[in-house]
Amino acid sequence: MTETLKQTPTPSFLEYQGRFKGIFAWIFSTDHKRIGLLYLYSMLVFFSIAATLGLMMKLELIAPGRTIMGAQTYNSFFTLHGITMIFLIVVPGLPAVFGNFFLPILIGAKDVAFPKLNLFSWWIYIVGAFIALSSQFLGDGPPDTGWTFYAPYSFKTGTNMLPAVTGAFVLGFSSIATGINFIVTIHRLRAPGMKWMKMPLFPWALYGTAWIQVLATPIVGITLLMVVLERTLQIGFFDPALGGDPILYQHLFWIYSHPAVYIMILPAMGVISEIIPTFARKTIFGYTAIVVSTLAIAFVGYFVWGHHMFTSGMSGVALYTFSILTFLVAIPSAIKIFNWVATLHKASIDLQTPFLWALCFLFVFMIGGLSGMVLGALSANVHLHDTAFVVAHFHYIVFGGTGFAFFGALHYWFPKMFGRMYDKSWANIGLAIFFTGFNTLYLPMFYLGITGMPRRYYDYVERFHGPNIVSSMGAMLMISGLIILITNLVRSARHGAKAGKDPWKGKTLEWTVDSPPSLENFDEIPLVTQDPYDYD
Ligand code: HEM
Ligand SMILES: [Cu+2]
Repeated sequence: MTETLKQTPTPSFLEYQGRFKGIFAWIFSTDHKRIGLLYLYSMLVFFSIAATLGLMMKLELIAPGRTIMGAQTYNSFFTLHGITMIFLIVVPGLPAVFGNFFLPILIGAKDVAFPKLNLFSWWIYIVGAFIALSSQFLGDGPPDTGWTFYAPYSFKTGTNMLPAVTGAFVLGFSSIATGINFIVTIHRLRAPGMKWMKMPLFPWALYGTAWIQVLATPIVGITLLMVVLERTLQIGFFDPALGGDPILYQHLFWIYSHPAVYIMILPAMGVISEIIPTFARKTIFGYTAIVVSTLAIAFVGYFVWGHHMFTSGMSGVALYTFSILTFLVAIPSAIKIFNWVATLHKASIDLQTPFLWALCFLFVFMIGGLSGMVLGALSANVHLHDTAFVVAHFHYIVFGGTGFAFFGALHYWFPKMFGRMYDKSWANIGLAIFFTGFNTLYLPMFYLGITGMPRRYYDYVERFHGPNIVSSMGAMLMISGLIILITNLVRSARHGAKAGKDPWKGKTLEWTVDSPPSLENFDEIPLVTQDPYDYD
């Protein structure tokens, strides 16, 4: 260790000694890479909690009747599971961890535009998380509304709603601050020669995402504030007894929360667009089409929120319009799938772990997307709304999409982040178990939903028993896979073999700097002359 220290002229960001020591050198660091890792570690903790809750729900559902918990506990479990997974993991997820770490490097910059604001975002994230989680321990019992906080129940329930809603409100500021930071960084800090159309696709995805973060998040902020006011002062925004309109809540909530699913998925698509050309050893097919479809998704995503409310009461015209627009928004996603697959055509593929993650992503994301089409059709929606089918659909999209891309990104960029390589066999074994478990867990839920099993119930009638046993076994298998993957990475971060600058022979700028990068990434700001995926 000391040997290498002496040889390296500039210490890596991991070794760099600043003003503070120990943990303070991390929680007060304005280095974008350390902040990315702070988010990564916080998210791993939150993810372990939320995944455990998910596993416990599946154990409850292994047999009809009460197995390990009662109805109210189940209600609070799916609420906390949903809040944590959505607001603490998949919404901030990829931008906060990999965007922070790699956006500046990918565009040839030394840091983001506002490093202090960046650190502040992490602090607000932690404060928001603690406020939200405190709802579990304070007076009136854990919230039981689901992560959607639907009115009128959210101001009628006797449980601890205020901290949960306030926590989500505070978290919004973190998202907005990160969005502003990334927009300015991309506009102002690209290296000389890096024209917009020479920018890699992950920064493009972060750019589209950042605009949604900045423009859509304030809406949910105001909406949650209205819930707080309604609960404390009985204003009458949403309560019919006070002349309010509960459907208004749903509109306001989904005007944010549908674009928010694109906050979750666009960066995932960006990650896949980085991994595929690297291992196909080919320039990406249809770079411009991918850029345009990214921006199109970010834009059209604002106009489809009504598909969450097909059964809530809307005019016929509104129903048809939202249904048609939902089908339209599938086109840009399909364009990307086409481009990724076309990139693989006649490629000499290097089957490394990150590439296997990308392939698994394609598989599950297609199932998620196609089941979304089923839900977007009005008549099918009436039947499937609020059933296990919906739960299967969004786990295929958010977990299968964002979650798989997250783990794919972790296996792709790990050698760069920690300067060490993980054990590839264990990584592949973990992935195989995880992937098998994932499908065993969620595929039966499509069937359960079609045959009528409602979501958000701790109990069910006997005829749903068989598929539920399979699904719960799948959950256990999947969690075992996750434990293997994460253990492998944690061990390798300390003990893995040293990784060189460019273990995958990638062409984007992060592969030109040290692994792990030095404090300022580049000794000299690079002059960009090539296209990002210049393999041919
Ligand atoms: C880690 C393993 C996971 C398991 C075992 C699991 C399992 C479950 C179960 C059993 C439910 C309740 C279904 C119901 O009764 O309605 C649920 C709901 C939910 N899950 Fe997961 N899940 C997991 C991971 C994830 C991930 C990674 C995400 C986000 C990307 C996620 C997001 C959600 C959301 C948003 C809900 C809805 C909560 C609500 O209805 O309010 N889950 N999950
Ligand atoms: Cu939606």
